[in-house]
Amino acid sequence: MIQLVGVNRSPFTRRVAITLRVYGIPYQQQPLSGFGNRAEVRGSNALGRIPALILDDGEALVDSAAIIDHLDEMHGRDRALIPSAGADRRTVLRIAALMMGACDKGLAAAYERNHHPPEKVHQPWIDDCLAQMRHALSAVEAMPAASPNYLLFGRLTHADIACFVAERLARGLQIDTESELPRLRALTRKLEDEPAFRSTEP
Ligand SMILES: N[C@@H](CCC(=O)N[C@@H](CS)C(=O)NCC(=O)O)C(=O)O
Repeated sequence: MIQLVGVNRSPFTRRVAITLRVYGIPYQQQPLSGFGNRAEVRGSNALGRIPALILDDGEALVDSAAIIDHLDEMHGRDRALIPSAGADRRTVLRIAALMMGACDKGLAAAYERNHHPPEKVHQPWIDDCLAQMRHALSAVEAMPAASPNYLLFGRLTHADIACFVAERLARGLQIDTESELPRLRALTRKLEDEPAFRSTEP
């Protein structure tokens, strides 16, 4: 069976886990952390990062975007959580890239705090990372509403999942999404009730 390497605390891993659930692809999860289980993680990703996805034949995929691309192919491009071509596809890719980039910036801020001795933590760098994260989230918040329940096209797409994991990380980093990003917060509240999201809660 397909193995997902990583803990759902990681927004990148959770994004993959949610997609696996939405597509109904059976998998087992190896709840390893990029920092705490580095040696084991290297067995499937030489970079020592989560997530990795190990396919039935042992092939290991790394990086959440590449993994999602493969899951779309497995599920069928015509049924995937992203249009197969054109401007609509580019819109989903743009939002997902902004949101996963926001996660990168949020994690960079967290790493500065958690992986440096207190006297070496550079607060202006943390502030800069969080400002970039906020800007990306605010850009999506300001997009005209296309449908009441989802960001685009009246259906769940990778854009919603990416927003979900980014908003959750932002909240964990003490960004007050309730007041700063009310639309995104309302979206994630709604998604929290859907089985693929609920069942992957860390
Ligand atoms: N671009 C990668 C980012 C993955 C990533 O940053 N994973 C974090 C956990 S959320 C990690 O393993 N960090 C440990 C490290 O960078 O050494 C992806 O999309 O999969």
